[in-house]
Amino acid sequence: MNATQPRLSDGGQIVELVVGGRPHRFHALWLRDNAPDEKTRSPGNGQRLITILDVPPDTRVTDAQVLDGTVSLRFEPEGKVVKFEAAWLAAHAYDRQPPRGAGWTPVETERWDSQLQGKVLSGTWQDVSSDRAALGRWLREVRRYGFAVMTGMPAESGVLCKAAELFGYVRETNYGRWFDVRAEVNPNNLAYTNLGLQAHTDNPYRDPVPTLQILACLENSVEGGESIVVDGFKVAERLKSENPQGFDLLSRHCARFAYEGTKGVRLRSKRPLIELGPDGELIAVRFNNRSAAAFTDIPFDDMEAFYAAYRRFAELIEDASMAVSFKLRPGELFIVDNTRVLHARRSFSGSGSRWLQGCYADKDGLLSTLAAIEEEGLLQ
Ligand code: NM2
Ligand code: OGA
Ligand code: ZN
Repeated sequence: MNATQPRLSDGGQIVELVVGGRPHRFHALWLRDNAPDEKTRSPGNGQRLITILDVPPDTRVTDAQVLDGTVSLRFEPEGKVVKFEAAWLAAHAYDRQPPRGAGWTPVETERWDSQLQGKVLSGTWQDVSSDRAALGRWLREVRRYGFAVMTGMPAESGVLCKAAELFGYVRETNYGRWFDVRAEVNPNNLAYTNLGLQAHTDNPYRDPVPTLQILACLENSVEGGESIVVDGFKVAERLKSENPQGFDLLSRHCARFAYEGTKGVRLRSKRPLIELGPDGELIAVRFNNRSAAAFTDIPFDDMEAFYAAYRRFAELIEDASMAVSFKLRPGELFIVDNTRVLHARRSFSGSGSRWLQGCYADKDGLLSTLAAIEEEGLLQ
């Protein structure tokens, strides 16, 4: 990639470069901090060897040359010459980023509603576990939709952990490394009954929440017991478009959640129902009627409007136009991004048997494995 000759301004504190076909300004401090030379970054593992305190506060660029896609910069007062790839600078340019409103999501994700029904990509265990490209395609679905199905698993106890191990690690909790989901006498959680479960994210009373959940089916011959998934990010988008004030209330105030159903376990959290990052990125939704605790962090004057927004959020979650439903058969599982996609089940009746197993895992491992597969060039 080519770059035209750089321009220095502000006494060398700013460097203007045309990279990737567009002019971009970079700060000398930023460039110095991101220098790729072997005294700044370990060539072996890419980790930074210096700290911000090693970067002189009066850092400036006194000379800049572009040759064959390489930008050479001389930094003073260190008297250090560093070479940057123009392509790297183009990929990491930060000048003139368009403003984004509250609730935006990255381009790799795609929000969906009931129209996704019938189009959900499901991988087969055989492909996904034996072919790295097939694994990459399956993980991409999870990144895009926050949801995917896998079929063709052995209907054996514990195999769901193998699905997690394809890309990362099981997250063990007080429910165990994995847990059986079936109707029990004296259940310590309403999931262990034959009741219907309103669409929810799991374990919002944990902080951090498990960011992935896998539910696998061993038996499901009951009447009812269907699964439903809903894209919480799509619901948040709909809420914002019809009621921006309500969206604001749910994202600016914390709800509370608790699980206290087992002796010795007192899990409590204080987090918003719609979580935004400082730049307005939609980070997570939390929603679980069974474990919502008393909300005590909303100003008195906002509580009524908060409840109206909470109700509307729930109505949208329950709206049939948002739901994708299916009935798991033995040997099938689904995975959800538990910070985004809510899952529900319909109640089921006494005849026949229903036995699911669930486990938690985390998205960082999944996204890491996917990025590595992409870097290997196995997808496209
Ligand atoms: N179980 C199935 O978050 C929840 O409490 C939902 C979780 C008990 C691990 C159920
Ligand atoms: C759960 C749950 C759904 C089901 O265990 O977290 O939501 O289909 N179960 O039993
Ligand atoms: Zn659940």
